[in-house]
Amino acid sequence: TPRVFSGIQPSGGLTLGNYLGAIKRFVQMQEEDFETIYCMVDLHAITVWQDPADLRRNTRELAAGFIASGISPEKSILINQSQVPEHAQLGWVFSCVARVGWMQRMTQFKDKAGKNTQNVSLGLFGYPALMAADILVYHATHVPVGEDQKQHLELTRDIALKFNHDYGVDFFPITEPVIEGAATRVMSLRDGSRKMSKSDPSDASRINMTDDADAIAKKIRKAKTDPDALPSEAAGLKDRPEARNLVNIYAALSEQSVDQVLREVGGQQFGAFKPMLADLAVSKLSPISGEMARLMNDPAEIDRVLARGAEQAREITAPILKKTYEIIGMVG
Ligand code: AQP
Repeated sequence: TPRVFSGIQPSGGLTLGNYLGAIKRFVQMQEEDFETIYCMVDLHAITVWQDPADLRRNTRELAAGFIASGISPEKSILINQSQVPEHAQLGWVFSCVARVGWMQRMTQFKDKAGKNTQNVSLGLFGYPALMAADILVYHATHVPVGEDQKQHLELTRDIALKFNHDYGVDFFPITEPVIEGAATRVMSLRDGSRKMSKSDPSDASRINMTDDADAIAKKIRKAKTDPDALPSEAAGLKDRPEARNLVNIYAALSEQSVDQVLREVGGQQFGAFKPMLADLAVSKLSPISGEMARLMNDPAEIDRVLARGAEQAREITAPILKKTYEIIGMVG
């Protein structure tokens, strides 16, 4: 069976962007004909400073978010990255395969480092090499992600190809990104040109999975829009990034295409559409946040799930790392 791997950073609380761009697809793939492995990537999170107490809490809360969204530890392997040491070990090998020039082209690095490229962590720069290891240490073939991860997945393919070429083997598979759905790139509610992000300083820019009904309704009511009515087909959303974002969110939450949504709401003003969107978001998200809160009452149970996941994962990763070391010529 083809194998799926994907991860999310415990660098803050889950957002609607993570849910629609990633987790919703994770759940679908779990129900399809795939072996699925989902990961809290805590080693990635520390590429920027994380307060230790926050990191611990965010990791458990992320695990609760996965489970509450429908990822079953019986059907998927659910892990925390640092508990499966082969990720970091293969990450080092890939740091020696990848080239500095490849990393310098990564737009996420440029966005996160800004003008401050000399004073960010070395880990932030090398992030995509560890990400390639996360995937390839399972020989995963399919990686469901949001649009923003496309470039990193191309780099994962480049690393696999270069390793295979340099050592004259056909060992690491070429992975396929799975970027599908109406909301592969959810934008900030305050600025239609920026992606919705856990680390945006403005809480009003995002819907958190733990927001209550009032907070969700208020953020949607205040979301930036333009003064025009909604168009009756998708082409009419061109050059209207904020309008397009809200319609995309509606489409993804209601599992319709954008055109189907616009057939229903075309011609309406935002004053009418926003309350519909808020009701829909609350009806989809509040069962998840309720379940997350319940799971967070028993952190020891979450830790047990992650410990079991790590054991299952290592049955896959240990032999792949061992074989990698043999190919490279390491004695042991
Ligand atoms: N706005 C988004 N729309 C669609 N998909 C998104 N993803 C993130 N934001 C959006 C997808 O969620 C998965 C996990 O992302 P991540 O936590 O590893 O890192 P990120 O992409 O950097 O997410 P954030 O929320 O923006 O975190 P910070 O602020 O810490 O950088 C990925 O599949 C991603 O595509």
